[in-house]
Amino acid sequence: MSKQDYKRILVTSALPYANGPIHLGHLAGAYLPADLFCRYQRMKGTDVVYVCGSDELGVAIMVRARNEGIEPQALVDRFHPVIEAAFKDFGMSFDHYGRTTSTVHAETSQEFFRTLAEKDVFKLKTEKQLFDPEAGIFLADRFVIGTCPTCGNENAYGDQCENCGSTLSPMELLNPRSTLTDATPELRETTHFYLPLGDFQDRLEKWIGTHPEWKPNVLGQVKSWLTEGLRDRAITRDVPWGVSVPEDVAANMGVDASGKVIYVWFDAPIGYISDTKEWAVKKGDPEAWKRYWQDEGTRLIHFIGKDNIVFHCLMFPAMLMAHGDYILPENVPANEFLNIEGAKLSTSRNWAIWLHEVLEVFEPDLLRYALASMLPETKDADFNWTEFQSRVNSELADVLGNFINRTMTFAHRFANGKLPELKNPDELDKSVLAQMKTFPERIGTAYDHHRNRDAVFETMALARLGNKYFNDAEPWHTRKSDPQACANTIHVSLQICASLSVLMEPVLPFTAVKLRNMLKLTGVRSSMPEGNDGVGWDDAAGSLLEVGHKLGEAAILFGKIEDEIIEEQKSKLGAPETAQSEDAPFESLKETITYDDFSKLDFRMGTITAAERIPKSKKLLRTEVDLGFEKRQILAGIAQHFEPEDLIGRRVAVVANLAPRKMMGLESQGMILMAEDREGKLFLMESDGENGSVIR
Ligand code: B3M
Ligand code: ZN
Repeated sequence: MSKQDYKRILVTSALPYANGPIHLGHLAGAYLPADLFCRYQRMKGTDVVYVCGSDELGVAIMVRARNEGIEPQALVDRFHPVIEAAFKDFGMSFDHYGRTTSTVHAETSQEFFRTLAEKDVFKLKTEKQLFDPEAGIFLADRFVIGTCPTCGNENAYGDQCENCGSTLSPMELLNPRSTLTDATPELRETTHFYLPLGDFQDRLEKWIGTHPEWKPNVLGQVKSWLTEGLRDRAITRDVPWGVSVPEDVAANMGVDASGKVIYVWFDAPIGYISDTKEWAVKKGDPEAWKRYWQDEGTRLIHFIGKDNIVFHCLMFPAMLMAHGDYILPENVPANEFLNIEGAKLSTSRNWAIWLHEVLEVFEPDLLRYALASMLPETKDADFNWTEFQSRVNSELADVLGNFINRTMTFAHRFANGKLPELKNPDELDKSVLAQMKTFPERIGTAYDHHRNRDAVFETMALARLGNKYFNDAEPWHTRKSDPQACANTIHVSLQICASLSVLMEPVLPFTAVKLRNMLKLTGVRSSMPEGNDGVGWDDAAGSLLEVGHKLGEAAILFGKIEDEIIEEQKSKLGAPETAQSEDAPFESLKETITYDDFSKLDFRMGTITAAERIPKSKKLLRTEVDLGFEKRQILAGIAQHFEPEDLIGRRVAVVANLAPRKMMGLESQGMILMAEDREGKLFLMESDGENGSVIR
């Protein structure tokens, strides 16, 4: 079915575990992309419902509760409201945000389980499993750690090794230990329900084959799972926290259900259905959820991070196929991971940026804009505070804010605060209005195809167009020499501002409202739920303001962020995870060379006398090195390791007879030697001895 043929869209974002607050890594994976998409679709007039909720069951919740010495329920009661509030402040536009401890969810999950059992989908397996004799419970998933059979990581979890990414079962761990008591587990017999994923392999392959348009990172992972061959997955656990396995269903299959719950990755995706049911009830149309889940006219889209791909692209679809009453996702646009300041995000080391904390300092729109510009859409991406600052200062403030401000100022000073008439427009006016027409389509297509970085870039391109037009038209000259030309410039610029106030809505929803208040532009539909009437996305192609329209007061939309504020944010970060140096391999030795080969090299000692960054180069520094007998300009790829000012006066070893070569338009006359350790850290090779000393 082509996209235009769908009647409605159902969007879900991965349900965050309610065992901690939300950080930027979460937002970049499953939340901001979905919100951009939904807000765009609502502005476009599409029937879209967006659901999410807290994932409150499962072993991850139990582990944290146990560490804090409280009940799981108390833990999720604490974090659910924290998460919900942070999302709201960030501008997440959910139609409904639920929680998996709700009654509706327990019933929905059990009904689903029952249907699959009745259709004879499950297999039963009785096996010996790890049992903690001190805690008296079976050790599922994260209750057990041990050595990964694939990579040797000694702290792999029972369900997954976070070092090499392989999925594991507790029995596969070497030297398992209980995370609860540190006891060595015993083997005890227990019976579990399995979803035989292998039985669905053909159907899943066929279905995935109909979606060549999915993101390559998603298809890549899915195909490697399929090539490996899908295995049975246990979907029940012997733990005291979760949706209970329905007793009668189990009894029919000869199993005692007491103490057994449904595995969290079985119930959590069903949470999307429960959330839609709760939304429908809230809306006063309890049956409405069915249209969104059971009618082929629905385009179902799951937004997730890359660690959830297998569950959303294979396991949940298999469950939906097995049930039979449900549609399958049209797309699962998973994002890659977001690094922070160049290092892997780690919550345990506080190498993370916490949403509720950032929102105490910055307006949500600043964060939305910067993050949307840096999303890890095709590969892992980096969020760093310096880039955040420059996105805000040199894009939001200098381009968008500046354009709006100068337009408003001119309109108030030279057009009585009203939209002047456009009369005899010149070529420039006409060409800019013609270009403006293309933006709703350009930005919209990018959002619709989950190319959010492009969409945001195109949004800013409209502001750039406005700014350039304003410069080229020079209204500060024409206001004396040709007042009508000046009026035309103000007219066209104001129409661009009005279009921007609609087209920036997905990424800058709070500022869009402020801008419309400034313009006194009313009747624009909201991108929040239930706001589908009025001027919408496509209308932004044309002129939204009428001649004579009275404008409101001008106000500055974006202030600049000072360096100190950025430094303060950086200092809040904990310690980055560094590669475990003892485990990392040493670089292997190069081929043997002869003494003659070696004697060709001329190494000398020198002193760095100048060092500076090279504009537009992330890696290179330009240095000057005093070799005693002469000075050299040497370019070194060390800008990410050293501050230029820290290098001045340092002694260095130099390859002095290397043929000169040009980089970034500058000649490099030699090479500075460095020691690189196994973590990739660089060290200068310093020594006493005058400049020009020969190293041999
Ligand atoms: N709570 C895992 C996660 O946060 C899980 C997602 C459930 S989506 C149905 O990565
Ligand atoms: Zn591993």
